[in-house]
Amino acid sequence: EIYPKYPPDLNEEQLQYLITNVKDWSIANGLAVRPLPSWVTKEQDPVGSLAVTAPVTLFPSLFPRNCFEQGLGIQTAYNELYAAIASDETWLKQIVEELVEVDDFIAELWKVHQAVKKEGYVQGITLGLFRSDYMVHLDPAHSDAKPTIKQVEFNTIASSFGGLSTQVSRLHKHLLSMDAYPEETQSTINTASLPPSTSVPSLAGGLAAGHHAYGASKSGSPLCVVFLVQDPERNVFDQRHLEYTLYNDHQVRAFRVPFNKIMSHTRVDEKRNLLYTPPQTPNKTWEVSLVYFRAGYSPDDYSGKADWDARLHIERSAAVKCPSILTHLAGSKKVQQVLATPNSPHLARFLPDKNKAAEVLKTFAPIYPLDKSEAGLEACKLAQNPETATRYVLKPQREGGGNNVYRKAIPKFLKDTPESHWPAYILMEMIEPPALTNSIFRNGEVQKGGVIGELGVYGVCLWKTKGGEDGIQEMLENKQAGYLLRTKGDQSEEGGVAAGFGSVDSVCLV
Ligand code: GSH
Repeated sequence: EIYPKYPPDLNEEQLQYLITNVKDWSIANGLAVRPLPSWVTKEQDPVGSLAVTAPVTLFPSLFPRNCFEQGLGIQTAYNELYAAIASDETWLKQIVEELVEVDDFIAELWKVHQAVKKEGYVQGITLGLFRSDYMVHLDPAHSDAKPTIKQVEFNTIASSFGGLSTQVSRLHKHLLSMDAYPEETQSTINTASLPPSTSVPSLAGGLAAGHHAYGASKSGSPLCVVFLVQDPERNVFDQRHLEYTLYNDHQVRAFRVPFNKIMSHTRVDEKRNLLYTPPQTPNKTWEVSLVYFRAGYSPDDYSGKADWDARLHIERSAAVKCPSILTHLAGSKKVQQVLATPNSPHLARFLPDKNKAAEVLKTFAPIYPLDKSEAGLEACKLAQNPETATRYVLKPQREGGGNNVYRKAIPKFLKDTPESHWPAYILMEMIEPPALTNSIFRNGEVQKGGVIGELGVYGVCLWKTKGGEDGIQEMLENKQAGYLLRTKGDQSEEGGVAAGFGSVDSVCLV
């Protein structure tokens, strides 16, 4: 037991007071999402104007202080690692070539890169708004071991909830100051144990840095940022927090462009400037300095050739991309597996500083390929055996959540999947977090019980290559950019908030 008894029991008055404050503060401060279409009828919400409180925990979840500091402390090393991977086309090519046979999505992304490479890249600057996700791990073999963090995944595209994260850490602090937490919790929940999350100003600052690095307008039109989004998007307020802060604090205009409107609303001129004409002001054209992808990470965003043409159109333009295709590819699970395969030599290639590499290495959970390599053959055995499979999770090369196969379901899944497709998956040892309870408020209901938390640490990284492929030429910005805690019921294996499983949370350090 590494945590004290938590959260406290509340009587009916206390619970109602807490919930009323959560409901009102969250809407007043944009800690909100659009409702699922199935929750409301067309008559109740004819123009889609309703918003509801985002799934949120009533109490900040307990989190070991050393683990929190560990996660924040290594973010700049992780930024450097992934920027270096994204700038090493020769190395990425080997990884991608193993996947193109079995993964159409990766193959299409690679084709886009190759097409732009052939024509020649005209933008060497890339922006990464990254998020590295971890769970607290207690080694089951050593009962007295201190908890450490182990990485779940590293996101290089559409890293979400940075907008809501700042709000939820403010919410929990507000609840504390409004006496919504009973007196006996004061020794645990207090201002010193609730670190604010700076994700909104930090990520907006990253977008502003990307915009400024683009330089002056080349076409004479004013400069703007484009947020490429899904349509419809339930998580719109998360994105709006970044957009509004980008405007209010940095005076940078941003427009939301749905992924399927790229070709009709933008064009690339002969100098490869990306020009955007908003449909609401058809006489006014803007030059796009930066394209921020909050769509395009999932195969579902691409329904046919037109959508791949649109991705190519953006990639070949002179706009700074957040992220570039190579940076998107650097975030694939296969890269994470190649780095984390026990005794892998690859980390040193990208992080020559031995101390940094050692700190990063400590956060890797063992991950194996399911191919014909020595480690792969061993992993295939572990995954097919019902006794050993229970220690693992099987993951495809996908972003956005909801695609994994867990523990005892793995052997049957592999039986039903042609062996030639197994290399599309990686096998990862399950991280075993210590037991913890909390109450989650979602869809107007309180669910109290065992929970599992996932810490995300944001990073801003802006760097320059000679044209997308031959090593980092200059690191322009490299910062830790706030944190996110996501918490789910311990009965659910999947954790994504956007995918409908988790809630947003903040840490109460112990
Ligand atoms: N389109 C949505 C958005 O832009 O907010 C969702 C994007 C999304 O699913 N992002 C993934 C993520 O951060 C990374 S590719 N998921 C966190 C979660 O759903 O909990």
